[in-house]
Amino acid sequence: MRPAWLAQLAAITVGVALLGPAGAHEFNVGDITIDHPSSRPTPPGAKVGVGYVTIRNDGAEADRLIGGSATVAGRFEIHESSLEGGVARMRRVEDGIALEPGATVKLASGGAHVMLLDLKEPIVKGQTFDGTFVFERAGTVPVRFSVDGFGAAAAAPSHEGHEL
Ligand SMILES: [Cu+2]
Repeated sequence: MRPAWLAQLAAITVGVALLGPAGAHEFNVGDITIDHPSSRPTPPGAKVGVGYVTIRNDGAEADRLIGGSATVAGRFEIHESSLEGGVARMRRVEDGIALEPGATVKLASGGAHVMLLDLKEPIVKGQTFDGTFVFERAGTVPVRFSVDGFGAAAAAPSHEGHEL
């Protein structure tokens, strides 16, 4: 006879699997919610990928996103896009991104984003990969990135001319 805990474990596993790569998913640590970490497909041979996420701080204390990691990439950087004289530029954010109490911060196309550098393998639509986000206060949080397709509103930022 199967012990009850085994049946419970099976039920939990099914619940997680149902979320699927395309579904919304979120990760929590303390008062920080990490909503739908995602990436975009890369062409074969590409060395650079991108990461997007929405992070909410429901706590009374400010925190700061200072880094992270991804299994598919040798390096993880936080970048900011800006328009300078009509030209889109990206630069690395050295001191991270502030998460004030009550704030929701969106890392998305055209703004701050995660840059995945030294890609070890192509990032493939429909797949997932593991990673972490590192916060000044909340510490290191394991997450899973889903690889979404390109929507009209989420066109790939051009990373050509990017200073790596
Ligand atoms: Cu970038």
